[in-house]
Amino acid sequence: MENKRMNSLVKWTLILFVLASIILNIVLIGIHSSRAPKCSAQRVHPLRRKHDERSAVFADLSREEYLQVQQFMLKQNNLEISTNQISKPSDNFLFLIDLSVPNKADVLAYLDRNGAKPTREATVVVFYGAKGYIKEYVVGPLPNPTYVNDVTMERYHAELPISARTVTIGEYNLLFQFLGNVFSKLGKLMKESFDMGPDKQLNAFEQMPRGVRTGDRKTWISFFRDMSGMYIHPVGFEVLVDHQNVNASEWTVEKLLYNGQYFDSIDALKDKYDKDLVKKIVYKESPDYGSLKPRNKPLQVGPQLFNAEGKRYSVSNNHVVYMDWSFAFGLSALMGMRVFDVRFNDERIVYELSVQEAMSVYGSVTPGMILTKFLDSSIGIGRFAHELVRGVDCPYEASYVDTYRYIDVPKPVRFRNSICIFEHNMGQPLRRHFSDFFHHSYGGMVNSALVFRTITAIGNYDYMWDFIFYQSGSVEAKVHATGYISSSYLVDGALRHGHQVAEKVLGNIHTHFINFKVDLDVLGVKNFFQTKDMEYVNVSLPSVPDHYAMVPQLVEKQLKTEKVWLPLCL
Ligand SMILES: *[C@@H]1O[C@H](CO)[C@@H](O)[C@H](O)[C@H]1NC(C)=O
Ligand SMILES: *[C@@H]1O[C@H](CO)[C@@H](O)[C@H](O)[C@H]1NC(C)=O
Ligand SMILES: [Cu+2]
Repeated sequence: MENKRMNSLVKWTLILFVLASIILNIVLIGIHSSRAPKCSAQRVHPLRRKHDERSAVFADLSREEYLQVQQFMLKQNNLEISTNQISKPSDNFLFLIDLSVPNKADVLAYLDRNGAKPTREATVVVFYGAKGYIKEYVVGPLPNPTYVNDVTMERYHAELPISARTVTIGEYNLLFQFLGNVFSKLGKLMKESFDMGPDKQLNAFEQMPRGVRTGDRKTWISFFRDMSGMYIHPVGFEVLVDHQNVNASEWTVEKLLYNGQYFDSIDALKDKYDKDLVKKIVYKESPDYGSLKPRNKPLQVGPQLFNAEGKRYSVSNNHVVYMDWSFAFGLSALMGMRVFDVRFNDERIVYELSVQEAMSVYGSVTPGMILTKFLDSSIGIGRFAHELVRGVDCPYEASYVDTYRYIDVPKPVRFRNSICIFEHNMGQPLRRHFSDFFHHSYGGMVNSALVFRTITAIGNYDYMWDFIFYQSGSVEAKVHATGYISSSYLVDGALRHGHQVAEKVLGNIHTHFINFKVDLDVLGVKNFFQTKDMEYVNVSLPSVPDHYAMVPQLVEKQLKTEKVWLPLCL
């Protein structure tokens, strides 16, 4: 009897236990599956920093502000300015409107000492083709401008001749017409060498600088097949165009290069070609090796970024907060992306970090690239910050910001999603240590950092610019180049200046120089920049008589500067 009761008690206890365990499992699975992120979630924890609307002093001009400045400039009767995008070089053309970045002292007074808000102003550049010079103005105060000040002398300490301007859409339009005339004069050669006809054109790619003396405006233009990746399809034809005169009817062809041979005029080339006195190029179809199409279909989607507990950063207007970081940002149409008032733990460590210049220097035997030095800011770097593709240029889940620009256009243009911001696992721990000796212990930290990115496609190159904010309090400025190499037609002696990349194509030897500006403000504005080099010294060993060792030691150099321009060679 007693035994039977015991048995049923055990039975019931077991049943209860199993039931409780099943219920507990269901509850736990429920809790965990609801916590397992399906896609980037809502923010779970509050942000550590607040947005600061005073960062608006660094903000690029809005569409409305560009229009206010444009209208104000057009109202200046004595200036006779045009906003027509295909205005002629002989017109007065409103080329650029951009933020005039306020004075640092004024901004610091405003941010740190409750000073007055700096006046919002725009920089305006006008190409006075009719008058023969370039002027730079400051227009303000926005939003209702009342003054336009000529700052050319103040900023450049010289008058700027019109020949120093960059080539505008309007001038390119005329240059292409001019080249069209060159082609039509060489009809037979163009057909036989390049299979050119009414429906088949060549593409032009120009070289810089445009001459060797101040005031020169002579450009070597190289021609490429009209194919995807034209930059690696040179045809072996280059012309030197003198386009210094603002009257396009006065432009001339100074020299031509055809299949490695020089000619002084179109007629000279035509004449010698017709008389079979030149080494001819016979047209041959070229394989489509420069295509952007993927060669293989990807089999599966790769790993994706997702924010398990929502984004740990926030973007409001031109201000970003991320963990202990905060900064303001902008994009100069000429120089490129920049951040200001970079703070870590609410303390400013960088006043400005900005892209300044991207230069590429080439070697070649052919004139197109024999002296080529592209100084990209002379064309504009930031103006080429185009839309970023989700999931390729930046992670799908990144935050995307639109920018507005006014450069060589009739009205402000919006560039959708041209800046992206995301937090990203950097693929290695920020720090870790496994202690094998004495204390068995491990300590490690995940390295996820915030990336601020634009990509500027300047002709053949695409520069990917990143400012990266690490949780250790360090900032990295990084650039990566992709796109196409620049190339030239393979002629005798060319291989000294590069590598052959296709049948008649030389990838020219070159170097990139990238400049960033870093204005570090650690514990105030008076900072030193110190470099430490290493050198070897001959040291006698303390315990071994007559024995010496070369021991590295530090050599310090202190530069008394508050701003530093850091060149970077790739
Ligand atoms: C431009 O040059 C052509 C050819 O020399 C000349 O006939 C014409 O008058 C010029 N135009 C202007 C506006 O000076
Ligand atoms: C270091 O100094 C000793 C003593 O002057 C000399 O004999 C030796 O050659 C030196 N070593 C080197 C690598 O210069
Ligand atoms: Cu390169």
